[in-house]
Amino acid sequence: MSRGKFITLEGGEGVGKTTNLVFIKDYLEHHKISVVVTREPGGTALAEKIRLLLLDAHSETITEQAELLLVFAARSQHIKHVIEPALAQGKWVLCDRFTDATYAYQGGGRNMRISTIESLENLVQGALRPDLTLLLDAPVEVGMHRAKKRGSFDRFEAETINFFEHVRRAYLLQAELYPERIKLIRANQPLSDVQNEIVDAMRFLVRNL
Ligand code: Z5A
Repeated sequence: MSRGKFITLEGGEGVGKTTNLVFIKDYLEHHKISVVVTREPGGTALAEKIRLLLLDAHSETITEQAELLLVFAARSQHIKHVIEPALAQGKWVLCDRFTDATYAYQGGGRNMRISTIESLENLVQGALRPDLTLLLDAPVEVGMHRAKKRGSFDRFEAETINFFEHVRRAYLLQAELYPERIKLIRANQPLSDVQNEIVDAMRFLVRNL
C-alpha cells in the first residue's frame, strides 16, 4: 500500500481555513481518497488539552519559550498517534495548521529565533514535512473582521493588528522559501473563487494517484 499524502491548511485568523477544510475533504472523498481531518494544536486527547492551555485568555502569562515548547509537545503526540499511522495506512491527512504556523506565530509574531524553531522541527518531525500546504492569504483586517463575528477572543485572537501583520509576513516568507510545497490561495475573494484556486492547487496531487 502506498503512503498517504499530508496536506496542511495555513493562514492568519479568519481567512477561511475551517470553512475550506470541509470543502477539501469532500473533494478528496469524491476522488475515492480516504481522508483523516485533524488540526493543530490538537488532534489527540493530550494535544487538545495543550490546545486549551495555549488558547486560554485568562491563564497566567505564558512565556514565549513555554508557548513554543507546548506547540511542539502537542505536535509530537499528534504525529506519533494520528498523522504517521494514518499516512502509513495509505490515508491522506488534512490538517488545519502545522509547523508553518509556528514559523508565522512564534517566529513572526513572537519574534523567536528561526534556528530554534528549525531545531525543534527536526527533533519532533524527523523527515516529516507536508506534501502540500495551502496558504490562505488575505489582508489582516479582512480576516479579523470575519473572525470578530464569532464574539469572544482567545489568547491569540486578542493580539494586536501589528502582531498579525508580522504573522502574515512570516507566512508569505515561508511561501517564498518553499514555492514547490506552499501554494498561495487568495482568500479575499468570494468563496467559490477561493475554492477554484484550491482545486487548481491540489490537482497535481490527485492526478498522480
Ligand atoms: N498556533 C500557534 O501559535 N502556533 C502553531 O504552531 C499552531 C497554532 C499550529 C489556534 O488556531 C491558534 O493557535 C491560532 C494560532 C495558534 N490562533 N490564531 N489566531 P485556530 O486555527 O483554531 O484559530 P484561528 O486561526 O483563529 O481559526 P479561525 O479564526 O477559525 O479562522 P479560519 O478557520 O481561518 O476561518 P473560518 O472559521 O473558516 O472563517 C471565518 C469566517 O469567515 C466564517 O464566518 C466564514 O463563513 C467566513 N468566510 C470564510 N471564507 C470566506 C470568504 N471567502 N468570503 C467571505 N466570508 C468567508
